[in-house]
Amino acid sequence: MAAKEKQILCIGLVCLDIINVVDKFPVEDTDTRCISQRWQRGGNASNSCTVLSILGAPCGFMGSLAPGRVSDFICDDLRRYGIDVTVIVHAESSLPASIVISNINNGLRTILHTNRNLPDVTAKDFGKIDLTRYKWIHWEGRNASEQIAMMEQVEQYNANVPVEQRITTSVEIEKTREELYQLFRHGDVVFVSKDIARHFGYNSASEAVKGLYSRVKPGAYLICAWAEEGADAMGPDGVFHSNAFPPKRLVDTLGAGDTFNAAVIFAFCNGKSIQEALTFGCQIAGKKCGIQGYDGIV
Ligand SMILES: Nc1ncnc2c1ncn2[C@@H]1O[C@H](COP(=O)(O)OP(=O)(O)OP(=O)(O)O)[C@@H](O)[C@H]1O
Ligand SMILES: *[C@@H]1O[C@H](CO)[C@@H](O)[C@H](O)[C@H]1NC(C)=O
Ligand SMILES: CC(=O)N[C@H]1CO[C@H](CO)[C@@H](O)[C@@H]1O
Repeated sequence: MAAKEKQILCIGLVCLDIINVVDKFPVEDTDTRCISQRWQRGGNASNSCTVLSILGAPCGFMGSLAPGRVSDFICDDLRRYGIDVTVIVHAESSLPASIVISNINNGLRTILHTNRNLPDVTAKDFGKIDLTRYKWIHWEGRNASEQIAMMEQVEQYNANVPVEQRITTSVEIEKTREELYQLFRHGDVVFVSKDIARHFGYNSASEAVKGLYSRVKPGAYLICAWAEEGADAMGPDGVFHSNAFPPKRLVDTLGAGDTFNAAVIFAFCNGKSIQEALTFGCQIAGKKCGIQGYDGIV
């Protein structure tokens, strides 16, 4: 029998999103009836797992949890999508939650987030997992020093296995926090947000990937998504672009970026080129923007 197919592992946050769908953004100090309200498992790495699972990739999630009913909801949902779960439970913490106001008239999402005390996964936690199970590991940039130590563990592992067993790494740098910029140097694929691009003074994805490329390690791909303008990438073989694939009607853009990342990783894992991966990322993310949640992207 063939060896069990290796997984794509995403490491980062899982939280509860309480999504309030409205057709008009509320005015302060008024009382508004929502069109609908739902609980959805959220968190960038956790969302990317949902998308990978729907696309048909064996995948795993690694992150921290705090015990309780919310955590039961989250674990049930991860199980429902067949996502392999490695969680570090922190009994003394509470689970992060977001209140999301999702406007179906323009697809825009407004997020109120809280994370008081849930510690991130550490390099020590990571050291306990069996790396032979994975072909790709993706980090949501959160605690750079710990995450760099994890990436170094993967580099060591890669140096000691045959080429075809090596793990490809990717990292998303989304928040404009100085500490996170060290992560550019790591990862075979680096996703950078338009927030960061703008912070560095770039006004398009193409300016951003060219301007920031010197920060990534030799041979790596740097990718920047830019909402309705699509996404650009730069690698050793040049600069690439895909237009966006806007849905007929923008319904819900929450997690569009996480969907894009997952679809790009999925395409790379299936041997696609950077151009094909960018285009596929934009296609799936565009489809996602036309529906509530993720069920229905393929
Ligand atoms: N308004 C839109 N129309 C068409 N495609 C879109 C739109 N918004 C996002 N996308 C698609 O999603 C991809 C990711 O977009 P973007 O980087 O703006 O998401 P994001 O703001 O990171 O989303 P989130 O943070 O909510 O996950 C884009 O490259 C594009 O393909
Ligand atoms: C990163 O994690 C370490 C170990 O848990 C912790 O000591 C440190 O404060 C964290 N740093 C940030 C910026 O969260
Ligand atoms: C840690 C991190 O980068 N979190 C981001 C996840 O995605 C949301 C949007 O869906 C951002 O607002 C967060 O900053």
